[in-house]
Amino acid sequence: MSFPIERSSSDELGREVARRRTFAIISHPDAGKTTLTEKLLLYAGAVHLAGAVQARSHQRAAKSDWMELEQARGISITSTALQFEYQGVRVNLLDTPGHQDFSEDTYRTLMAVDSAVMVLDSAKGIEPQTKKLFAVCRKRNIPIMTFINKMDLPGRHPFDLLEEIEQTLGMTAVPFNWPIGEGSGFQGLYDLQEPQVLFFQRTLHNQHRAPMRVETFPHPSLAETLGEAYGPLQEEIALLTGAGAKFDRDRFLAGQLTPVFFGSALTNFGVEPFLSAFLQLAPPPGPRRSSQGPMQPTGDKFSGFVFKIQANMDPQHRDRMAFLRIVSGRFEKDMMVYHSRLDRRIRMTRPHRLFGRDRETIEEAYPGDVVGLVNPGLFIIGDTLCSGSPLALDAIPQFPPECFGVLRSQDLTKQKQFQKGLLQLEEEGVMQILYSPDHVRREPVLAAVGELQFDVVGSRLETEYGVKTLVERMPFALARWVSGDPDVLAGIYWPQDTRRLVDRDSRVVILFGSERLLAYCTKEYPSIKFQLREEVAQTEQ
Ligand SMILES: Nc1nc2c(ncn2[C@@H]2O[C@H](COP(=O)(O)OP(=O)(O)OP(=O)(O)O)[C@@H](O)[C@H]2O)c(=O)[nH]1
Ligand SMILES: [Mg+2]
Repeated sequence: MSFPIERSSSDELGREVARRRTFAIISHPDAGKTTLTEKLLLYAGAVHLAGAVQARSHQRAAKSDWMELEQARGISITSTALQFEYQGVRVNLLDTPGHQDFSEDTYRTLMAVDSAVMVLDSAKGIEPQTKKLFAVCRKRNIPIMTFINKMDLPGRHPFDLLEEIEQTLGMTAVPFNWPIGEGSGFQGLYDLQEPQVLFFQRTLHNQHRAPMRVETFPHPSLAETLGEAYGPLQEEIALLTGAGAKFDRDRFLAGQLTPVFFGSALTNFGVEPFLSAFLQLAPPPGPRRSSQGPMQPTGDKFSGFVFKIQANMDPQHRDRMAFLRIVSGRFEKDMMVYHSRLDRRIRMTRPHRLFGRDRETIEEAYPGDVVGLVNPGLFIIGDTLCSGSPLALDAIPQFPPECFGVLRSQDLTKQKQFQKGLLQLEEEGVMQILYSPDHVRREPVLAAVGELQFDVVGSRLETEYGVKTLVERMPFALARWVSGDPDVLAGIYWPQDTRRLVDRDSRVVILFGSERLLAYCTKEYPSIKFQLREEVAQTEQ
């Protein structure tokens, strides 16, 4: 495919939109998202040697797990954007964290994509977090492709896995290829689109592309090459080609059918066929809802929204990057855009292409692209930017916090850094900060979606802001913003197992030990509103 670039014609916009693919890789923790991401980069020629999730000293680290804590623990903590070009297609790939404590970040990222790759561990099948993320995709009808990973290890039977996808997720599963051999005997794939067999070979440390040999099927020498795997393969192919469900593009685009691929991201087996099929099947950017009706990507009006903020990605710059997903129109460096929340026009001075923690200034971008904007405090998650008249794109979901803890700085001489770190991490949505209204020393209380976020706050405050801290857990499970008649509020005697705090804007927030206690208070004070922060923000708009 080749797409010559002609400046300032509307055809150019159409062509650029048509060649964009923007997707997220999602799954339960540890299924292999980051490893697959790295191998897609390897096959696309975007990196020359694949890095490892937990890099040993002689190895490179994975591009998408760039944060120190991610490398130390071998898990993804925050989603990463990687833009690259492959066979004329401009790919925007977002690797997401699987752990539920970081799922707010994953959910926001899913708002920014046009399709998703669901990775399953062949031994585990559909796991709880995969199911939750699938539900989010379904809500937005995001098309999903499935990669069944870790075929180099003993796993469940492929038929069993297909059945689980269909029964648990209610989605038709259509295999595009089929594994040959299992566990350590996994040697290749039968291509169900064309009658051929693909054999792969391992490479040293799995850092290079695995050499692939293609044989026609049936082939006289295959019985010999395949050995014990030949008999079962023949039977399975007969079953699949006879009764198996057929691919239907419309149902795939509606999120009702998923094409299924098998492979091993670790050994690189099956990555290449998956990448090529993905680029053919995945849809280009489509229209998005807005307060002015559907925004067509090829429309003249530029629009986009901020779905993520990340501070200190680049240790040299130590700045904050806002991730902007472009929805419609052409984006140009230095263009003036309208910032809906601030109700003013701003200039897009420093747009970047993002590749993990690496960045590069760009002159232009198109719908589907994720652009990094250096953020001097101008943007928050959910902001809409557009040219021409004001408009708002769909809101980004917020999760209610369920874990609370008092945060103490261990070094009182570093108050300024401490406050800066807290402000920036809150802006990223890592946690919210609440304060005790009664104390002279306003000790911050962290409110987070999951326990692991406390570790992230502690580690990032130390590595990125040079402040050592300690968190003391508090026994609360829910937070509600309360409002109503000031006299009634002042007269409330809050029961034990609650704590009265305020947020940055001095709004009253009550922490509750349990749902039951919240239900009791709601009933006891019917004139008072008990709201989630998201609901408060909506009322204030
Ligand atoms: N044997 C085998 N191991 C794999 C394969 N793919 C990934 N792994 C290993 O599985 C572990 C988890 O891989 P990751 O790629 O970090 O998984 P992830 O889904 O990104 O995990 P989170 O981002 O933390 O949710 C690592 O130790 C990988 O080396 C595979 O195909 N085969
Ligand atoms: Mg990961």
